[in-house]
Amino acid sequence: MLVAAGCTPQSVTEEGRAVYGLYNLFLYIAAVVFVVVSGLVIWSVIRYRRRDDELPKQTHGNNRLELTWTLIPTVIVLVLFVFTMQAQNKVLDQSGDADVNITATAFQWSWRFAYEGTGAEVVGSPESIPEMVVPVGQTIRVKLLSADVVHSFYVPQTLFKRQAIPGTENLFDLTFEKTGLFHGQCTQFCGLQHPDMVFRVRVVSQGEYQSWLAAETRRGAAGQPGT
Ligand SMILES: [Cu+2]
Repeated sequence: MLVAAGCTPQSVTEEGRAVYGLYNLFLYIAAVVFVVVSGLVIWSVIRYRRRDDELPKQTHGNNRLELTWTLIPTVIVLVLFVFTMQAQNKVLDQSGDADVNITATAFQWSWRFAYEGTGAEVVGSPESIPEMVVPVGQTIRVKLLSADVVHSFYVPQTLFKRQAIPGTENLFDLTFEKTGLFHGQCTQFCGLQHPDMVFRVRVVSQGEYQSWLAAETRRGAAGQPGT
């Protein structure tokens, strides 16, 4: 369990940190439950192993015991529920203004990233992987759409995934805390070329972002296709 949990990526966004904390809370509680339950099972196997033909003392109906094993899981689930709600509210909080607004459209079989208020847009294809370029430390508000069937926007290192549903707008914020290139993938089977629906998020400094945006906007104004 601990080795598998080691595969959880560290979050690269502010929002993802809340999810990361939640993952850890689930892991710690699950670890305690695992140790207690398997400890008791092993203890029973040894303590009540067959030594003669006599059965050990049999107990039928014990209200205190039944109440205990009903209450403990109920309390655990309630605690996890409250912490999950808190983390979810933090991840989905959109009270502040966004610095960059991007409309991400999923289609069979790639992605289109349009930068609101500018002419810049990035359109991918199965042969050319699109890159969503964003500035570090700024709030990126993504409006997620689908042009045809249900897709899913997933960047593992943000610990966040959202479906792109035809006729529905899904809004979410991503605030990247460090620069780098992060892999993204459609995670909803959407047709034969579903595995080609990869994309990348390139997080750059504010200055690099401004010059990239200016170049893309010029390209758009000149009627040339986006990169
Ligand atoms: Cu897809």
